[in-house]
Amino acid sequence: MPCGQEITRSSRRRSRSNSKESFCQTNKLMNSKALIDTANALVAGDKGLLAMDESNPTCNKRFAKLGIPQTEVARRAYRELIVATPGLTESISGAILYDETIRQKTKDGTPFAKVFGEVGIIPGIKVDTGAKEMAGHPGEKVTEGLDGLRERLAEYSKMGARFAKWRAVIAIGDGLPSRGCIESNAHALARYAALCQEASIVPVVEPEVLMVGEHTLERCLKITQEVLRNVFIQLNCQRVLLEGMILKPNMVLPGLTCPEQVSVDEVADATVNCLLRTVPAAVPGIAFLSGGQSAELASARLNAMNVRFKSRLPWALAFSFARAIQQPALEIWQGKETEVQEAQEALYHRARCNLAARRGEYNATVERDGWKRSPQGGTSAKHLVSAE
Ligand code: 5MM
Repeated sequence: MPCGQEITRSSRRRSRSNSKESFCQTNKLMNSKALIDTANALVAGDKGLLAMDESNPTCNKRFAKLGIPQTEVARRAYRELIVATPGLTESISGAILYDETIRQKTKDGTPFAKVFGEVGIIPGIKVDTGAKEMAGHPGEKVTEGLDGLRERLAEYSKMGARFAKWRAVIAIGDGLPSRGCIESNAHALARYAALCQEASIVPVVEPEVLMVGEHTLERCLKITQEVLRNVFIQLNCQRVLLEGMILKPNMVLPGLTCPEQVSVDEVADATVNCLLRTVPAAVPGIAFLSGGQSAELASARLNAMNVRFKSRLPWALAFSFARAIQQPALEIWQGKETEVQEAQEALYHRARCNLAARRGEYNATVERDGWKRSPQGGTSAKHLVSAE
């Protein structure tokens, strides 16, 4: 073969592979930009996330306690109550749905994800399939759901989901957590996060150190630090774009049955110190889970963190509560159509309290009377006080 022909062929091959490379790079840049924009939007405007992604067993358990029927019909009605709450968008940037919920519709046939999207609340989806007993590790769990995740993410994306959530649970106890449990959960969280980003979906990474137990604040601090360090090592190994994710950790707290309970400020200090030591500044936001704290305490502790530290933190400190936003509304509703409006007002109120907490403006008066209405606020909730 003449030499010139070979050169022409190889330069054509080179130019084809160069343009493929630049196509991939452009795609990667667009994907990164979309991830960063969504992650920033989730913590913008001092808003936070509403976690309404309880699996059916968890939702049924909460319904059972209040005598609400544990049926698909009741779960749909409850989720519609949430989706249709007037003014929620003032304080909520995104809502995490569950597989059943993202497929459900309002009475007039509009998918819940679409209703949220139309009012400016970004729809998200829980994609783990639950924390399961971990082999060889009595008392510990590892979260599953990686099999088929790429395909599920593609389906959820078509349904409108722009972010996702995966929760790992770490128990503190005698000799717990084990290294095996921390590393397996951190690894799974990172592989989930990488798959999400490939699909242009922002991963909410939720390693939860549980409150159950007698452990002290100091022990929770030590374990939470160890867990978060491992999580970020794994996220880096899996090439997760830190600017395009949200961290959803526990607050640093003494165990529920620890005899030494501590003040709101002590929780704020321990939590922020823990995060400063472990979470890279590239992460745009940290949205706490409530983990079984009362609604008021969760707001007060988030408020204290923002009062004491907000001006010198690299990331936003926000909320991604389930029980601490929903529980009062659920207790009012109790499955009764007549209570829907009052339950919605309670939900709206909790969301507003947490918006105030992000601004360091939450206090007993806000808790009692409600928080000033934003100038554009479009709600008719009766408990609001005027801006003056
Ligand atoms: C820790 O749970 C998450 C935050 O909720 P809280 O603020 O109530 O602690 C929550 O998003 C949780 O992951 C979902 O409700 C799903 O839980 P299940 O147990 O149903 O998988």
